[in-house]
Amino acid sequence: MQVDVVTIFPDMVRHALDEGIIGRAVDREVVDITVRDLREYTTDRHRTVDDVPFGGGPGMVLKPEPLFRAVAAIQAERGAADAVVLMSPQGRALSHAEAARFSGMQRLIVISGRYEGVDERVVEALVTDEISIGDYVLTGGELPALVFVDAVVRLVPGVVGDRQSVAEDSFAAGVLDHPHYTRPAEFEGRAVPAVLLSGHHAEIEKWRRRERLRRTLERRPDLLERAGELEPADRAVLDELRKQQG
Ligand code: 9D3
Repeated sequence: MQVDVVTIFPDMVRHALDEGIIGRAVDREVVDITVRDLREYTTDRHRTVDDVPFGGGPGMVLKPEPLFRAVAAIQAERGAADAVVLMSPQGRALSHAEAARFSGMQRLIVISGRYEGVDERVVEALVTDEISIGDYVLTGGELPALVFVDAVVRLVPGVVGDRQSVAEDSFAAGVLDHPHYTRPAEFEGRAVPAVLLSGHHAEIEKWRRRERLRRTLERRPDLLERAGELEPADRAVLDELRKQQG
């Protein structure tokens, strides 16, 4: 997979992607991520990327020309992109299913907006998907672009070392995780649940399954609307927990 991120804060994006699992995947050449400075695609002496909105109002708008030049240059270099994604508060909310869809693509261009918005002709002519990361207001699209790239790239085969954990997360995208403990077995008077020290793997799995469902029912009942997709053993536990909870 090849990802090009277009931003006016390239250092911020580059430094975040240099670290951790994503940075290692780039080093190992499992994925190719290139961060591009939008100002490099301006042609005026002041390298202008924004201008006042037609019709008046607060803030500035990203001008179309640099973004058109950036996307054209990237596609001339790389070939046609499978998607041109604009990070935008007006976009569809990112979800695991959406991340999985993008993770199957070969070439992605991600545009991170700033200011009050991006000239609508960019959206009409270039953008294939407008994506938001949730219903809260940030100061720009760089953190959303990083969230998007992280969520998508970790699903590319070979990026995360432990394939089982990726598979479990995909399966568990509709269910919260169980609690985790490590040593010591007792800390400040708080004991680790005895079953986890028992060495009885079937019992441990049963306990974890129950805790996942109990937490989901308590904290995120909305996720269980797709409970029809649960395996029968999970559905039985869920029914029992619901009776207890009343
Ligand atoms: C008053 C209109 N505002 C739109 C909701 C203006 C505005 C606020 C914040 C325009 C851009 C931004 C910067 N945010 C993003 O670019 C952004 C974002 C976000 O703020 N929250 C969640 N997802 C995203 S994706 C891009």
